[in-house]
Amino acid sequence: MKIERIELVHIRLPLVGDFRTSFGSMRDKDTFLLGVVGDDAEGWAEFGGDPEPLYCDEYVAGAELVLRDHLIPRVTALGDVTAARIGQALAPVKRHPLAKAVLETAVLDAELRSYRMSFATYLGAVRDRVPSGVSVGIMDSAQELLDAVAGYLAQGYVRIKLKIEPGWDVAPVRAVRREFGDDLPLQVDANTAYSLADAGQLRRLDEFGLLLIEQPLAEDDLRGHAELAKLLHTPLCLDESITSARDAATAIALGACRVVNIKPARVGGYLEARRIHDVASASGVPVWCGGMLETGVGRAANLALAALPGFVLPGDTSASDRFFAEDITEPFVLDDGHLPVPTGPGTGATVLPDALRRFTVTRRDLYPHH
Ligand code: OSB
Ligand code: MG
Repeated sequence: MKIERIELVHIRLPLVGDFRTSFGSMRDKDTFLLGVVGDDAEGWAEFGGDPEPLYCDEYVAGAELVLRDHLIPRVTALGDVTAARIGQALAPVKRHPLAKAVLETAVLDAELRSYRMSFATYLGAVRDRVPSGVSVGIMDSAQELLDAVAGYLAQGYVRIKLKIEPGWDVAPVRAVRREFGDDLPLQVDANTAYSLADAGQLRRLDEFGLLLIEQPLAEDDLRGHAELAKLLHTPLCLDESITSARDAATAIALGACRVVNIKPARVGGYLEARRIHDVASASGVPVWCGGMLETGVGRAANLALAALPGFVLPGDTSASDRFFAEDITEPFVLDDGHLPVPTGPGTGATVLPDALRRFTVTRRDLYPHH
């Protein structure tokens, strides 16, 4: 495929409610879509990051520059561009996995649309629907949390993830267990908010039979996670720490995690995401698909990934209305606790022009760039 044009569309969608984590509170999804126009198809992808570098070190304004000045020139210089060639072309540029992911994914979408193949088929999906979990933010009171969880369970979600931080951990978990019972598949996510000195507090979570504790310690603290793992019965799962298949292999070998959260954006795209799936599966480590409050554009591709055989735990692959009253694609709707894996060409998602226009902040051409 020859790339003729690359466009960035900055979008802002209001969330149905504030989403609070240990690193901050969000009320909008503020990000950009990247559109790649090739000689016989067009592809779209969604940047996974936010305007502020609080979850990871990349952010919207920085990603635009690294794409424009360093990533896009290396990819367009290939001439005949395929998604499979992009990883190597971008390897000289250190890090920036979220920016690399949005470019590779938009190219992959265009490429697959040109031969009418779905992401699911390309990636090796073995299911046509995937179970849906939901990530529940930190709230002001236990009662507010119980009401929120009751609402999600009534909608059919099959697994609940509670965001935790020091001061909001044992009490909310105990309240949810008391109200909804020991059989509810339940896990927690600390987004790096603890230190090894908090091992005693985290050990108090052991009595609640959680599926896992996600990323309790700093992203660069694999050794700390390995030490912590020895002190806990509950399996540790890594999110922020895993940015590549090599990281995953290292973390597994060190005993730093027994489960991996795979977010394609965080690991540089769907090809590396599949490699992590393969590495984990070879070690008998279960994986699940994380989320970054994606619009339908990113959500569609995540559902294809979550349909691979090693994704044996329900992911944060929620329905569109978990975050958005109105999306920029047809919404993904929960059916018996599951979402359908898209079957159309590419991601299978089509952007609705009217909705996109209303949520667009600005548009800019990144290639050709003058
Ligand atoms: O740590 O998994 C996380 C959202 C933004 C950034 C980080 C995380 C999250 C979530 C929500 O937990 C996942 C989702 O449903 O999209
Ligand atoms: Mg997480």
